[in-house]
Amino acid sequence: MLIKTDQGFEHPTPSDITPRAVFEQRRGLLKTLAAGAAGPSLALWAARDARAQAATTAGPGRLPKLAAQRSTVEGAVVMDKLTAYEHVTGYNNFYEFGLEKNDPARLAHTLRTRPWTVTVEGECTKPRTFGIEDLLKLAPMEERIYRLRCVEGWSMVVPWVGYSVSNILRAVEPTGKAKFVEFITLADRTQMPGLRSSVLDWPYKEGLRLDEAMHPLTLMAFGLYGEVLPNQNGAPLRLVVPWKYGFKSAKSIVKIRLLERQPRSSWEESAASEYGFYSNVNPQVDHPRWSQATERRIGEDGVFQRKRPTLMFNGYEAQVGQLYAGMDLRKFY
Ligand SMILES: Nc1nc2c(c(=O)[nH]1)N[C@H]1C(S)=C(S)[C@@H](COP(=O)(O)O)O[C@H]1N2
Ligand SMILES: [Mo]
Repeated sequence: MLIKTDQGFEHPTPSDITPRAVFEQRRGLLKTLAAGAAGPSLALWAARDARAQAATTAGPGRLPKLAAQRSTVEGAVVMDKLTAYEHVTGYNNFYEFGLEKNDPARLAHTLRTRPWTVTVEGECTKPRTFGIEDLLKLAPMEERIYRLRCVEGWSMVVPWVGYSVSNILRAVEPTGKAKFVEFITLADRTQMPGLRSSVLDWPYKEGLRLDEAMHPLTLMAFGLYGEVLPNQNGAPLRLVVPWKYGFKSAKSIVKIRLLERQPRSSWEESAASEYGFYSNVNPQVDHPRWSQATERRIGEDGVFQRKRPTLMFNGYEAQVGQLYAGMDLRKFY
């Protein structure tokens, strides 16, 4: 079922992302109602429906499950049709494992995700090194369905499992001097064949303003499709910043630093005129070498594929637009 929105194109309604079991139950209920025999079963059905909302989007069962409740954060569950698991895990950018889209799925099996620690340091009163097991327990896991748009002009819709990065930052108590957050990812030549190439200055680094990092939509993801992250998607934990171009969403994080000054990301270091610090999805600001006005949704390929207009802040303007009030977004691209 498709509905028109004020952006002038179609979004699936919630029933499109409702798993078959729930959908059939609902149909069953309608039949029961039609037969005039609903009565007390209605409450029972509602309870079952609520439970079914958790971890609705199961992966293929190849990896350990990661249980989660549907997120209640505003904007955290988009109603777009999900990108198939095979595309989410088979078409990746993870330069530590090569530059081709299918390299990470082929090569990331050498990544060792245990033991794993994340050091959080810098401008905070309680710097700390977390073991991955501590981080898995730090806050309740939520399922969030986000659009992710790569600066290259393609997009996906992914059911992530994780919680707001703010939970981690609050735990170390940022000082009044902290204005930025830097995310540093693993760089180990013995595990990552892509490090032989010098396309980027390793380790891969990304940065956010503190208020961006503290925004409830800024996600630390530990899983997708109800299972732990496959290595190629940034196991055991990666950032997801849904209103920014995909490269902001650093994979396989080992260090988080709270800083007074704005850090430089690996992408800025490699091509500052193409990849600015902010990197907000903005259809009006072209990449120097191509337009950002439209995008291609992975899995919709084909002769009749419809070009999708790229949305301001990737569709999250209502939630995050305020963070950039008064800023010239052409200057701060
Ligand atoms: N460590 C690391 N993180 C990274 C990248 C990378 O090359 N290395 N690529 C980025 C880019 S360009 C994109 S589009 C997203 C892709 O995430 P996905 O493969 O899970 O869709 O990861 C981002 N995070
Ligand atoms: Mo990207």
